[in-house]
Amino acid sequence: MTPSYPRLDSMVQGCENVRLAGRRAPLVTYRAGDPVTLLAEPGTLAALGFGSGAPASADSRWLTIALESFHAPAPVEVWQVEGPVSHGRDGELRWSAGAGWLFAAIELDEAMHGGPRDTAAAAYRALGAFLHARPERHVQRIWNYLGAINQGEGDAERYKAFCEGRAAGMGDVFADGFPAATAIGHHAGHAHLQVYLLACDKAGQRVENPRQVSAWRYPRQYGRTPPSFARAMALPGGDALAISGTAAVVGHASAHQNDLPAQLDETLTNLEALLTSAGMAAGFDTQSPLKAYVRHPGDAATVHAFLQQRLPGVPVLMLHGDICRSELLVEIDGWRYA
Ligand code: 3EB
Repeated sequence: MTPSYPRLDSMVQGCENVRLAGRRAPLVTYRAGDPVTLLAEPGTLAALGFGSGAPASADSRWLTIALESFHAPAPVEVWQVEGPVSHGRDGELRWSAGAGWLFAAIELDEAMHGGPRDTAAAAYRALGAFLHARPERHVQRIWNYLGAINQGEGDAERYKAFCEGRAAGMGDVFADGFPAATAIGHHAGHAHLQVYLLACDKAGQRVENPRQVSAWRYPRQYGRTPPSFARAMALPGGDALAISGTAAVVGHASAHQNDLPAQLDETLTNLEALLTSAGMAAGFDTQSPLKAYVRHPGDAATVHAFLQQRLPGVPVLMLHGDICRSELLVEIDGWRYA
C-alpha cells in the first residue's frame, strides 16, 4: 500500500518486564519476525499476520488477516499467556488454549454457505458448538472480517446480512451478554469470512459508552437485526480492557460525515469515555496496542500523523479496512492494560 510507516516493534519494548510481574491477561504486542520463531516462544497463544504478503504457517495458532497493513514490513500481532499452550483443529475451526485462555478462529467461503448471512450463521454456530464443550467458554473479544461490507442498499447491505446471520448463528452462546467486537470489510474477495476470538474460563465485565447508544439497541434504520457487541470488555482479573471497534458514533448517529479530522477527534473522545466508564485512568501508553482501520488508503498519512500527535508512543497498527457504515472513514480498536 502507498505510505509506509516505521516498524512497530521498537514501540513495545519494556513489555517483558510487565509480563514477569505477573500479568494475567494475554499480552498483545506487535512484533517483527517470522511465524516459526514467534510461535516457538513460550506461551504464544496466537500470532496474526496481515495482508497478502504475510508469511504462511500450518500451525493452528497462525492466522493471516485479510487486511493489508500500511507498514513495511507488516508486523505480526502476538498473543502470549503465562503457561503451556495446547492447540489443534476441530472441523473447520482452529484453536489454542493455555492458562485459562482460548483462541479460536474460523474462515469460511461464502460460496459454500450461500451469502453473508448464512456464512456468518455457520461460523457462529461452529464457534458456539466448540465453545460449549470447553472450560474457556466465556467469549471476551471477537473480530469479524468480511468482503464488500458496504455492498447492497438498505437492509440488503452485506454488513446487515452479516448481523442477521451472526445473531441467528450465535444461539445462546452470548446469553450472558455480548462480547466486545470488531466488524470490518476487507478487499481480499467477497467470499471470504474470517472470525476469530479470545475466550476465558471466567466471565469478563462488559463496558458500555455513555456517549453512545448500546449497539444492540440501535433503532431500526440500521437494519432488522442490531449489531450484537459490547463497547468493551474488562477481562477477568481486571488487568486489561479489550476495546471494540470505535468510530465517530454519537448516540446512534454517525457524526462528522466527510470530515476525517473531526471523525478522528470524536473517536478519541469515545475511546477516552470508555476508559472512564471502565474505571481506568485516562490515556493510552506504549503498552496499549491499537489498530486503526482506514477506509481510503489516501487518508492513511493523515490518520497516522493525527494519531502520532494525539497518542505519542502508542503502538498503532494501520490497516486498510472498510467501516460497516459507509459514511465512517476510520475506526480504532485495541487494548488497554491497567
Ligand atoms: C458502531 O459503533 C461502529 O458489528 O461487531 C463497531 C464494532 C461497529 C463492532 C460489529 C460494529 C461492530 O456501530 C460499527
